[in-house]
Amino acid sequence: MTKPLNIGVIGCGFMGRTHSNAYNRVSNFFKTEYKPVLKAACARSADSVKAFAEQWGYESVETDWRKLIARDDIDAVDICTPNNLHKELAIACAEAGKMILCEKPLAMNVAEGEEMCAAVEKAGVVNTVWYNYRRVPAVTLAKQLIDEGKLGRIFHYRANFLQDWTIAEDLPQGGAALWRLDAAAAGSGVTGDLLAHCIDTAIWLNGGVTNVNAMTETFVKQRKHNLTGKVEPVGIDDACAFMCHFGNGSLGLFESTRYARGHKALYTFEINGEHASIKWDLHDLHRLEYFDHRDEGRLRAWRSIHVTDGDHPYMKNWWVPGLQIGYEHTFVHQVADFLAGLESGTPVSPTFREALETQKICDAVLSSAKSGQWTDVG
Ligand code: SOE
Repeated sequence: MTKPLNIGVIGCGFMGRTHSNAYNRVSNFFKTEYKPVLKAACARSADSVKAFAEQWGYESVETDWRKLIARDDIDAVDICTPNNLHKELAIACAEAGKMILCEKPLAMNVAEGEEMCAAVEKAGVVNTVWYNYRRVPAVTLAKQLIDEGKLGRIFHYRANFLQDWTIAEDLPQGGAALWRLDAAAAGSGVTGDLLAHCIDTAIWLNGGVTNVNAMTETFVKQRKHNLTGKVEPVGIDDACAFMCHFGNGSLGLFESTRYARGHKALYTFEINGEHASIKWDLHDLHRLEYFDHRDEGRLRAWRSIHVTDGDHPYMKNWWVPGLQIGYEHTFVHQVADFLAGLESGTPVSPTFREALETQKICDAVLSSAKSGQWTDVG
């Protein structure tokens, strides 16, 4: 017998859509004891939340998040708002005893993240942060291969997340879809938005980072602000690159920008080990490139593994071998893992506490870019 898990989502933008899609599909493909029920959607605008609820199948709507959190018929709250609301909402959810699924990054900064961790741990509520790229089957396969020791000692970790959507100088900042350009709502630019993904994957695959040396740039210094109507200084980093040391002795190189003309969401990483290397590219997300020096010399080459077979992570739940899946399925996997965690009583990774590690590295990166110095990760 399945048990209902009543979901209340706060925020009905891009992430509200990806998560709602995942709740709707998960029980069709994964056998879980708990089944998400789309109980309520919440956003400030009554018209848009009503349209969102109709489109995705939510039973009811709220325009005040306090009311949603206070409802007895909500078990888990999904926070899909801009980053500046994560802390207040998560603490209120914890105090109300709700489970929390919070969109990444955890918070605006480490201090906020610490408060959020303390609140969920005090209340003992189940919590997780949506770092969906861990759950691309090819990325999960990379994790398996590394944990099995196939790469041997790791020397290098390289990652990029490149976009080009903010190059136009007349693109405003603030409000609706453009809050990511507004430092007051986002906390940072590409560091919290894009590098946070790269960092989460990196520390999951390759362990913790000890120190960083970073540079950032804001190419367009002022933009019209949609909420005030005035031209205001831009406070976010448009581009960020950093190098780092991992605790295992390997060297890291990370770059992210929204000014790489021609790239829409080019998230790539490469890991070089003593015996083998791995490469992955979000634009070809169902493939994992693998090179193993131990192969017979005449046949030694990069293999392109089509990660679609039944023994590949998550894939037995989908179609038949050879048929691939895509971006939205990573969110379905996260919900499936979350539900399985509820069933087994095991916290689903990354918890708030684990996501705080990414936040610490982001803060160290921004601080290093300011000081121009190598900076330890707190
Ligand atoms: C921004 O463009 C964005 O949508 C991020 O906010 C997401 O986290 C990333 O996965 C894709 O790019």
